[in-house]
Amino acid sequence: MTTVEETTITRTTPDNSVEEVCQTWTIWGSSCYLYVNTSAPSWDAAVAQCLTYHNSAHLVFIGSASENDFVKRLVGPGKYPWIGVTEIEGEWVWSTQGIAVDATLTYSNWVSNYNSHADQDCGFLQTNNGKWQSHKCNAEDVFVCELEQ
Ligand SMILES: [Ca+2]
Ligand SMILES: [Ca+2]
Repeated sequence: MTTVEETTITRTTPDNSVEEVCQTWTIWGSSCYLYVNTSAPSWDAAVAQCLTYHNSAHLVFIGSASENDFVKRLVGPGKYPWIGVTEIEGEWVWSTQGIAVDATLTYSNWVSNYNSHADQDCGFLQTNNGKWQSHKCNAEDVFVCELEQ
């Protein structure tokens, strides 16, 4: 059990409206999404990059099997994008900017051994099977941003 390190996020957010951002992203349900197919150097860096697109954008929060399936298809097979789930003080939560936005994982799709490594506190999606797995937060990875409309 570890506490996620606090990071200072540099805001370079343009003043684009949600509508302007979503025009170039993929709309699904009440959100729009961007798959970033270039690795960020860490989970926190991926959070920060989402914020550069809009100050309400965050790593994707997956709340249902249908949203999980949408994200899987958006990214395509054989990828391991970061999602917005992280372990804070022993609890897995949807989090952005160091704040637990939703402490209840009403839906989850973890592999069975996801919680077996104390130093793996950030979650990613395995797009081959839709399962979530944990990884060291300072690992490079592609990622998916979400912005609620
Ligand atoms: Ca969502
Ligand atoms: Ca852990």
